Amino acid sequence: MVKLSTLLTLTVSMFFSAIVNADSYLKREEVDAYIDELIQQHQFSRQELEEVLMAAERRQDIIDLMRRPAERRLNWHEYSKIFLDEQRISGGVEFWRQNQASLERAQREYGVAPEVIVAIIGVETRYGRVTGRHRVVDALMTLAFDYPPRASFFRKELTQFLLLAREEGKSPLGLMGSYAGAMGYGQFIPSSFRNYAVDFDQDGVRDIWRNRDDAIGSVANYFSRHGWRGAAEVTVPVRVKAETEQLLAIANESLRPTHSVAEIAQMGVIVDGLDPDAKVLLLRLAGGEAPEYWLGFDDFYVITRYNHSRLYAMAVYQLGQEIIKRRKRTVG
Ligand SMILES: [Ca+2]
Repeated sequence: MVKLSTLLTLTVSMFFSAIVNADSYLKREEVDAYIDELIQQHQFSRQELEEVLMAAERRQDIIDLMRRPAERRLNWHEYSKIFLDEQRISGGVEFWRQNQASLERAQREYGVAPEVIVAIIGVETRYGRVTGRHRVVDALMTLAFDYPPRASFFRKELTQFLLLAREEGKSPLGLMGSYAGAMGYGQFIPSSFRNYAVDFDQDGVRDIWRNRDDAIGSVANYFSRHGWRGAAEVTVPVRVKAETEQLLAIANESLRPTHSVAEIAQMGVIVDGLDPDAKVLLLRLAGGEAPEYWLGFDDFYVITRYNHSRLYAMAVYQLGQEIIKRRKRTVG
């Protein structure tokens, strides 16, 4: 039974938290401390920071979305239907056709194949159609100060965001992005923008929001800097002789390829034609009827540097392959 006093305390605290929310973030001690830190470390003026952060709104819907990302909510069978749909495949063929010169130059300069870049932009934003409906400052303030599990990560991203806006001459209140503060065609979080965005068309600005050349070059640079090899194998489907405990124990254990193909073969995976010394990880994904097994190579791991999820990396890989197949049919 709930005591009346507990109910009262609850009601009163809800009342006060509502007031604090309506009153903006500036009333909070940890926000004050954060502002002091920004002034000291990055020479912002108190006035400009307060103007921006005062305008930020706490967004409960963003916290809810953060708690339930698709990568954790869905299995492969469900997830793949979202990202390997007809619209995304035909959209990829079209995006490739429209940006062929830029994609080919990115391949020459960064060693990243067009289908990888196209698939990333397709999975992230449907080729720039869905780049996020949240003000980045709201998303990052909410996650930095009202989402304890990742507060320290998002405080750093918030700082990166404020630096980015200053460097690029943008108003921090005008930039839109995802609920996690990711922006533009390739959904770069602020630290990725500062570290990996490039001015690929050399017009003097890094514009990942509207400029497709910059978006393409930036995704390619991101992959290159994270060790993309462009090897023949990214991931390959395999069959297993039996689902042994040993096999189940190493399936989905890590995003890094840590076992040699030879080791995996000894555990009962059929690995015809693969280099026995190559390092791989074993994936076990929920298929429509039976589980699917795949081996992931070094470049599979690199895709997970974009989004730390095996489902994500598999969707990017398979979308790229579907786009290639469709292109062959339509382009000839
Ligand atoms: Ca540019």
